[in-house]
Amino acid sequence: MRLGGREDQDLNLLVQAPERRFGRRGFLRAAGLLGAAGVAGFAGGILGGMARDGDGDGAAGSALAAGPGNRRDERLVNVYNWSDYIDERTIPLFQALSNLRVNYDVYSSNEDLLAKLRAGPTQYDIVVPTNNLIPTYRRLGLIEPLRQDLIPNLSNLDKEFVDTDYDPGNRYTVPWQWGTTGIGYNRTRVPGGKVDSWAAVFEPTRAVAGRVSLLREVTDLIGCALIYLGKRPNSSREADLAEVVRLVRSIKRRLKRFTTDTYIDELAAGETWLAQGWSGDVFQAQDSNEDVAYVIPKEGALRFVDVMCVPKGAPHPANAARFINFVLRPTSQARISKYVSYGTPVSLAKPLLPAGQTSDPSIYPPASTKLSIVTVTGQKLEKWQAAYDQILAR
Ligand code: N2P
Repeated sequence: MRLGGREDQDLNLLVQAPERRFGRRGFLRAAGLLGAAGVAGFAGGILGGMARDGDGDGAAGSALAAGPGNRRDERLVNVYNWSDYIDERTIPLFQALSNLRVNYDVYSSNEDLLAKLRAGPTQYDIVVPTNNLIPTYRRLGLIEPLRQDLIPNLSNLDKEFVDTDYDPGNRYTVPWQWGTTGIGYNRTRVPGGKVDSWAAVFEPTRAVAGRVSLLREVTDLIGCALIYLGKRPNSSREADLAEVVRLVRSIKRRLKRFTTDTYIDELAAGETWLAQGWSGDVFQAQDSNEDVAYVIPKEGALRFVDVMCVPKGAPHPANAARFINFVLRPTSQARISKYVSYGTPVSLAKPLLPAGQTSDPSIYPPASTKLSIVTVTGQKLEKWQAAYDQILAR
């Protein structure tokens, strides 16, 4: 890499490993990466035109250079992703290397994202729904095929993320990160210092009343309650769903709330002691409070893959492909994964990750762990949604 003096330092700053213990959320806020701003770190051409960061992209080098293929002629890519799902260097680094500006905005549930996309055209070039909703996105015509010719790093993906039932061959989707839905808890506050069953959150004891949260997300709430009740995690039987509704409604008084974006802070601050949550989020809470632990309950749990897609009619589909290609670099994957503690779909990134993460069975569960992937399409989605609405209704 031929970079001298100041640029070299800038680049080093950009690629340095993130410091995990220092307020990740505070940093992202300060950098303007939370919310709609997202211009922090745009190098405005300092490094523009430099196509590689020493990652050996092969053809991706040319893919990073701006070119035709967008509907609007702008050096821009609008990314809409989950909250707390990126480190603080990936966006500035991509901006510096591609000379494209990133607007980075966040949401906190699949419902919010789907509702936004269904409401009419948006300016987003990339959205990151969960894999189980892809059949729905396809049926509703909400996403368009990817510019695969601009994503040579697709070859970095592990086979299991290519041979999928929701999008074989990655025509529409490319995984961002994956994880499990389990329980985050505070070791010092739960009886015996340990949790091993969904009972902890679905039948909380009086001692933890007001200190428990559940996910405000149809698939996770209904799917995990079904698992706890010993039903098929994919069930859409009326009787099973009625049982789920009865169970969760009966414990509502003991819950602090249904949430997807406040439980990291609440667990970290000791405001909640038990939270149904996503693996990496709980580890992010653990970064600020070492009493926090994560468990995949013995009854089994859910596994999900969040996937990058291009909304139909997006203004900058070619730039979206360039961003996706960058995210698929092993170094990008390692940087993101290390920071958010979710699983990477690119095994080539694993040697770059701390051994403590790659050998952690709660991040990379062994094949023997009972994990289900639920698919929610058509009628089933409606039934699950109806059950969920009944649970949340007053
Ligand atoms: C990241 C949330 C992960 C999304 N904060 C779960 N599908």
